[in-house]
Formats: sequence, C-alpha cells, structure tokens
Amino acid sequence: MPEVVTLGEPLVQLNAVTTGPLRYVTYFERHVAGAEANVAVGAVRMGLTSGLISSVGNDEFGKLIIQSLRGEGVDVTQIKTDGAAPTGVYFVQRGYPRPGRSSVLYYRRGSAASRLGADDVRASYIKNAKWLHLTGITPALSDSCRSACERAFEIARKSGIKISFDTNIRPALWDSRDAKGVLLSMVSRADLLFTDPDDTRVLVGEGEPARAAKLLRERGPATVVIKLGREGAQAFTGKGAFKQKAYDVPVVDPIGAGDAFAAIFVCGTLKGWSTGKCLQAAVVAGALVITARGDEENIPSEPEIQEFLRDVKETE
Ligand code: KDG
Repeated sequence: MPEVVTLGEPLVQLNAVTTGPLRYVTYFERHVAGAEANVAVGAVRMGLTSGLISSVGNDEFGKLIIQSLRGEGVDVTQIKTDGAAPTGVYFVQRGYPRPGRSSVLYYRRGSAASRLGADDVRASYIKNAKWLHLTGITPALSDSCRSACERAFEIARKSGIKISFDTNIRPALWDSRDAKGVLLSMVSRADLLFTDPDDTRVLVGEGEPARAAKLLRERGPATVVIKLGREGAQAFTGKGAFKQKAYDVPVVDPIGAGDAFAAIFVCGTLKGWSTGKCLQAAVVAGALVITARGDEENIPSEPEIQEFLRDVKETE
C-alpha cells in the first residue's frame, strides 16, 4: 500500500508552445497534470510510494493518464475507468496578457473524475498510508466529489493518518463564497496547510502571511505554509515563523509549481526534515517546475535539489 495517498482529478494538459492569446496558438504540447496527480508524482521522485484515488474516461486521454502515472511509479489501482464520461482536459495560455504568467482554460465539466463519490474511497487504502493529501479543487468539482473528500478526511482522522490540504481555490470552478464555507471546514481537519495570499483573503479576509497564518492555525492546522511566488514562501508552526526567498530562474510556465512545492514539503516532513529544510527544498521544486512547460516533468529528486542549491542563487 502506498505511503502517500491523494484523491483528485488527473487531467490532460494542452500547453501552448508559443506565448500569446490562444486563438493565435497553432501548436500545443501534451502533458499529464492535475494538482493531486502532480503531488503523487512528486512523492515518487522523493523516493516514497504514492497512489491516486480517481477516475478517468474510457478514452485515449484516460489511457494516457494511467499509462503515464504508472510509468512514473504512482499506484493506479484506485483509478477507475468510467465508460460514461470523458477524461478532463485543460489548455494553458502562456505569457499573455501578463508576461511570465499563465492562464488555464478547463474542459472538464461532467468529466469522469467529477463523478467520483464516497463509495470510491476504500478505507483500507487510506488506513494503511502514512499521509493523505487533498486540495480545494476536488470539492469544487461536484457534490459527489465533495463527499469523496469528506470520506477520505473521516477515514484519515479516525486512523490517525496525517493530512495535508492545499486550499487551491479555482475561481473558474466555483464562487468564492461557496468555496469559503466548504474549504474552511476542510482546513480545520488538516495537520499541514498550504495556501497563498489570494486564498487567505477569501478564507480569512487577510493577505498578510503572518496574520493570515495565525487566523488559520487557530482553526486547527499545526503548520501553515504560505506560498508567495516571486517572494518565496513562509511557514508558521508552533516553533515560530520560517522564511525562504525565491530562486532566480527564467519563468516559462508557472502552472504546477504549487503542487511540486506541496509534494516536496510533505515528503520532507515524512523524512523527518526540519521546517526550514522542507521549505527550502519545496521552493527549489517550485522554481524548477516554472522553468518548463508541464507540471510533472521538472519535479526534482533529492539529489537534484542538492545540485540546484549548489548552483542557483536566491533572488535579491
Ligand atoms: O496546480 C496545477 C493544476 O492547477 C493543474 O494541473 C490543473 O489540477 C488542475 C486544476 O484543477 O487547476
């Protein structure tokens, strides 16, 4: 049974090869992505075992996702194939209208993964894990997906399995008022929380990291980690506050950085690393992911993180 278990929608990503508005893009590069699938791949890169609970369509993209995740070493036994709905897809538009930024266009409504439900979550799969990772994307997909998350939380809490939660609010998927209530209830059941100032403004009305983290820690999570993009990241624990600057790297496509960050932080925690070391390695992983198209390809292994640190400077 895998050490790190996650639940969510794997997607095929069609990433614009050239920057600019999508209507002028002729070539797209195909990748396998999806926040939770990315974390599962990251865990394997860090030398741990991982598995994804999900569903894909009985179509070429579904086959691609299973083949790719299996090839990466992720356990795919809990990914169902649903003959009645398609695999979700999204496009990435790069560098326009904000240079260095990307935007996402989803084609996932009614997808196979959006039909996941509580019955698809096997208690023994989570009970035998060391860690459960969930994100705020899955409960936004459908009521049944929200129930699947609730069940995963319940099993993990009852069995004493550590839980990390990445707020990942996607305004394209739901209204922020709906997101707030659902996600705050999930936040309160997490041990380790990943978030960013946009999300903390929605959740607790505060974008300043230390104040937001205080409000969030009061709700339950012992550790709150705030991702700050070009400003690096900060972690807040019972022992105090930790800061890590970003690294100076060329930005090709920032999508996926947060998942690499979460994967490496979770795995570092499982390996018994200090908060400072987890934070630094997680920022390195995020930095590497933004230098290439695709979410999973550039998630580093432990030796690759060390190699990066020997060579790359922090931002001024
Ligand atoms: O974090 C990267 C993800 O946003 C991307 O792979 C797509 O899972 C995705 C989502 O729902 O936005």
